[in-house]
Amino acid sequence: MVRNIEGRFSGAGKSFAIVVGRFNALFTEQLLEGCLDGLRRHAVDEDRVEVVRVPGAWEIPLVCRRLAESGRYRGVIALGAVIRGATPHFEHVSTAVSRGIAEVSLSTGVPVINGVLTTDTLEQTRERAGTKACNTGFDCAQNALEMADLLDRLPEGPDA
Ligand code: INI
Repeated sequence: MVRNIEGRFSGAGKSFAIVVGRFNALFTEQLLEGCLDGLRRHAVDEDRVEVVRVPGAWEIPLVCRRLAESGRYRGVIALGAVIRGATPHFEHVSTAVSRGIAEVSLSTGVPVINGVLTTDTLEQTRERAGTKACNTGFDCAQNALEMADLLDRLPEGPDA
């Protein structure tokens, strides 16, 4: 029979770090609230969550790397907001940040969840950092939990 492997949202006993950009804090703090809510609702102990603030999205990958390399966390969640209308070098910043986050995750083996919004307008940003219907921070919490659990379940070695 085919074996299906997927992660569950089980947070008890697991530690996570969240890296938050202060730029566009109106939105990034809402992402953080959603993310903390998501972790809490899946039984992650508050004492096992560390929040690190950085100036802007550009600084996020470096700090994610340090945290991931520390070996202290089951997952690192990156939260930021890069808005095209307000960012002259939008393409440059958004590409570098998403590449950086992906690179940290692959090179360390720690799930690094990309919750850096890259949007065209304030309205789009508002929608994704919502307090009720849609909050990317909340989704990121679930993704981090799922990935942490999934990595525990992946078989190792041939014919395992
Ligand atoms: N940082 C962001 O997180 N979002 C932005 O939209 C943004 N804009 O508009 O420029 C931004 N810039 C700051 C950047 O991330 C760095 O903090 C700064 O360049 C210092 O390295």
